[in-house]
Amino acid sequence: MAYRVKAAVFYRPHEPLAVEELELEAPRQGEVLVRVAACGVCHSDLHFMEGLVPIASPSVLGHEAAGVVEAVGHGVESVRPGDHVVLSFIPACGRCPYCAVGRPNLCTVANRAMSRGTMLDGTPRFAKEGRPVYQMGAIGGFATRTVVPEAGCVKIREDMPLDRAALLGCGVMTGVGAAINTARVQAGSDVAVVGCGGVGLNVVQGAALAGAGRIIAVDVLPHKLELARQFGATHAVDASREDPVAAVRQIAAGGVDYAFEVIGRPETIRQAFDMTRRGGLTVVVGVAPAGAEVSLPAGAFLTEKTITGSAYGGARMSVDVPRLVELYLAGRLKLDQLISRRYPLEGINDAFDALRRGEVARSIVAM
Ligand code: CND
Ligand code: ZN
Repeated sequence: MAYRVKAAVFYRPHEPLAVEELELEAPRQGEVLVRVAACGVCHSDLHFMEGLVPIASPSVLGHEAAGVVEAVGHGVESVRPGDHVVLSFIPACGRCPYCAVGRPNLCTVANRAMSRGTMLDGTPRFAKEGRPVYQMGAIGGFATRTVVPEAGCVKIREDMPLDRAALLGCGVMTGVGAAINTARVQAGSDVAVVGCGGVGLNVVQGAALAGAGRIIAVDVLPHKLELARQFGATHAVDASREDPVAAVRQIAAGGVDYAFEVIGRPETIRQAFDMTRRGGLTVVVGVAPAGAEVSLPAGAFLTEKTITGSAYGGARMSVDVPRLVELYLAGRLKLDQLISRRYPLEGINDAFDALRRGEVARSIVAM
């Protein structure tokens, strides 16, 4: 059986997404049909639309979603119709070498599906007049319904509001996870976060949850710095008015223990490295344009600094998502304040324009 769905389809860079009807195939073995409740608007999707990062086309974008299970394919055991789920854009296989050593965010099978824009078997479930339409992160969340791998479904409590749960699917997991899972920020340590958008604000709140001492927010927009203070930043640096490296080094004598880059540009990655103190850790969260390179001062290696990336906040979704839900319901994780605007699916291009102009912390498309 096939379903008719409404979805936002990416055809080529520098063009608006087309909101149109697609066919959606029923879930195959090990797959789940989900009615999407909400999907967040992340800068990674904008990178595809701006042609900075390649993606299969046509494809349904959207990788920060939550919804309700409507049907399951053969062999699905962990969820059933009616369950509320957060979707994971890295549906880890559980068996590859990365999964086996406890690094499911690096799963070989899921990352291959991600680069192809398909389900785990190499085919997508959306189609337009019989021709395949790919799905970002084995999700394709800008659609009224989608089919995802069972491993991409994380069951959550039904008293968790689904629109806020959607944010856990990328921005919150990526940001909080970068601080807690990747960097393992120590209580009392000094942190700088370069870029305080939807993901960076969550690095700020992840550092606050970990008990960091100074949390220095760096952005070029004053209202982002104001938001960062609400999320736990103790200091703010406006990089459009002063040299952010000098400013951070002055606030945290000699630099910070952990610096996070959450934009995706070689210049700001270099800034984050330069504001990291001797022996400290630089974490690159931002996704840089395809082919971009970063240069680092070779002499700095003598200072035993470490630089690493963070993919999906080092997520172990089945563990981390329920924890984040509990923190939210206990009033310790800010999600309401992240949602600056809500758009209908028809307004999705306005949502991306607002993101491009830096107007929002996060927008969600509510189906
Ligand atoms: P968003 O656009 O919301 O935030 C970017 C922020 O950076 C904005 O507040 C800007 O004002 C700010 N900014 C821009 N230029 C500068 C500058 N020169 N100095 C200081 N601040 C600046 O984007 P987002 O938060 O949705 O995403 C941020 C990055 O994270 C982006 O590259 C996205 O693709 C990436 C990401 C990575 C991962 C992962 O798994 N590593 C997952 N999702 C998104
Ligand atoms: Zn994202």
